Amino acid sequence: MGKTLAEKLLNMHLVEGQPKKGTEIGIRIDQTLTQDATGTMVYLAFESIGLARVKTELSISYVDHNLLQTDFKNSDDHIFLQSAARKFGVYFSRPGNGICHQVHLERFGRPGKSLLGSDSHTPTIGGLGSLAIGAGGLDVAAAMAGHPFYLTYPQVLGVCLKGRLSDWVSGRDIILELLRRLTVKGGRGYIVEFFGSGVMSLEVPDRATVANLGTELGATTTVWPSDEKTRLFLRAQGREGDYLPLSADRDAGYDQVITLDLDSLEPMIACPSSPDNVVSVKAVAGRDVSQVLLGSCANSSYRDLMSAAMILEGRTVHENVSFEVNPGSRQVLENITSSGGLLKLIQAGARIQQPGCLGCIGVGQAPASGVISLRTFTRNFPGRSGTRDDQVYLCSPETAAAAALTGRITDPRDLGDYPKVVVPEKFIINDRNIFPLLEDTTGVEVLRGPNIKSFPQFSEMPARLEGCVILKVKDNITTDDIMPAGSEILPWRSNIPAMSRFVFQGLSPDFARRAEANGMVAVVGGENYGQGSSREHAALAPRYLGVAVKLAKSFARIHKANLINYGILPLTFMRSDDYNLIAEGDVLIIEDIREMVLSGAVEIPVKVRGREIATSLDASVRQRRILAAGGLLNLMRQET
Ligand code: MIC
Ligand code: SF4
Repeated sequence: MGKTLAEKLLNMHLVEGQPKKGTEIGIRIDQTLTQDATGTMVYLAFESIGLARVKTELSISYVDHNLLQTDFKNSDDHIFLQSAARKFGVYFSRPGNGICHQVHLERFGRPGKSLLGSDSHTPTIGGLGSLAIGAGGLDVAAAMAGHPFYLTYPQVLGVCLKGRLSDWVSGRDIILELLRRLTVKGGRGYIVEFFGSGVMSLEVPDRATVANLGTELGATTTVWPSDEKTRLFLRAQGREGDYLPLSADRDAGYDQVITLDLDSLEPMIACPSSPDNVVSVKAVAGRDVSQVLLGSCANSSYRDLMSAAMILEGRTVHENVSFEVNPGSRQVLENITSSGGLLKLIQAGARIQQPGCLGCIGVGQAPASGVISLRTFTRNFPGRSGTRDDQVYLCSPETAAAAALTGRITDPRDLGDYPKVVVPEKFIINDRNIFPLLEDTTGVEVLRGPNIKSFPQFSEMPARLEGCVILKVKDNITTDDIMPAGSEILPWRSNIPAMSRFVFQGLSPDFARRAEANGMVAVVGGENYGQGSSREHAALAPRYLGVAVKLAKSFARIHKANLINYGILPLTFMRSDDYNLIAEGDVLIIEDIREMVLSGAVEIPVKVRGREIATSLDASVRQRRILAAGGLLNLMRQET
């Protein structure tokens, strides 16, 4: 049986372990990316490893998430990041130059290369045939230092595309349909790979949108073949030399295959408050809309913004709607300016923002209470917009523009003729806002403002654990629930003691106080615990507060890796009904835990209220050593 593209990419980079599904492997990382909100921790960790320069082929630091400078903290972070990039041989994409994934797609992503990013939507670059994976900051720092990245060899879910998309239907609708079918847990343990006759009809930006949102399926990553469309995209970026044709073997054996007929796909929309709560736009058409936001790493390419500009051309945004446009990158902004799209948007009444994440991570653009906000963003988890009772829907740029015009959720097909965007054969390219590398970095200083605190020190795992369950939560808890973001909290990302005050703020406002009052504590969760972002703060800050164990029905991939990297024991219930046997306030006791972790024990008995609950620890030998050491940094220090 032939190989899937995912297997070929993994095998090309394999440096440890065997290509055997379900086992831990180590892969070589060619490129890394960081963004500001996770980046400060990455460079602090890299600094503590003690290397003078990164060992990757290419590493780049983007500043895109928190562009709101309400006081010195955030500006200090930007200066720190720029100086660390200069010092360690990392490219620096300055604030306002664009969202990491969009800029990386345009300027650096390459078919066949592996990319590790400290952001969960790094798989966007899978749209170019790259093996692009999101991870916690410590894993990215280790990759920058030349260490392999470890992951469980995934299964491959093949999506066979047939036909071609109808007018008014675009890449976003493909992934919304997959989210409808598979849910936010459906991709866990898989790489999602596209193949079939329908692939050739899709341009790279549409492929990148789908790959980006494969993250919401919980997938390890998403990959598309690299073909003629890839070559044309790279040529338009002046990078045809980076092209490498890549595809699965004809007789590739997928672990699971689903078929999607592009011809019959219609505009889709995710309703509040989960990316998989998907219905057809028709089913919810007519609901009044108060805000429409076009942007984010999922849908802010040239095509996306130009199609909105053409839909709105000569018309006016509905009087009840605030329509805002967040370009994905400065390149997109320059190109829509040159082709007249920006003028059309401005004349229609769009509010034009700088390129960046902005409202996608709750940095401004919060909707009014109780109203509907339609966004082309990635996530509509409750309250992520910055408004507690938000009603956020996720949809394509076409559906967003239609609502901006009519003031209601509208099937864009009702607007009549589809304005087809012609993408330039060659984009205006301007790399002057990505700062080049210095040959000689002697004398370069890393500049640190007063809010940038060093990593907290953690002790190694004790012989026995005893901790009070101070919180019990349900299924699909997100890292936004665990460690919220937004304009108030993001400025503290480089200061863990301050950041920890906000842990579980929405679900349990006094969590930090109760954790500190109890010493060592535990949290109990349902399925898919920790889905969503890659932020390691969702492990690091709870660890700082004394969380020693998380016991859940199942974990999301990146969060579980982050828990281990910070020495928090991730246990799963062997019988998921046992979840019902534990209540908040119970004390969990695990005897001889250190010995069990180190000896490779899988079944871990947990005593609670006089009875024993069977739990399991699914961790590799390497991960067990990290847990026993009290975290990855401790282990690295011990080993040097
Ligand atoms: C997100 O979309 O949730 C973020 C903000 O980009 C995160 C990273 C972070 O929390 O800094 C992600 O997706 O990993
Ligand atoms: Fe930024 Fe939103 Fe993309 Fe995260 S999902 S990288 S916050 S645009």
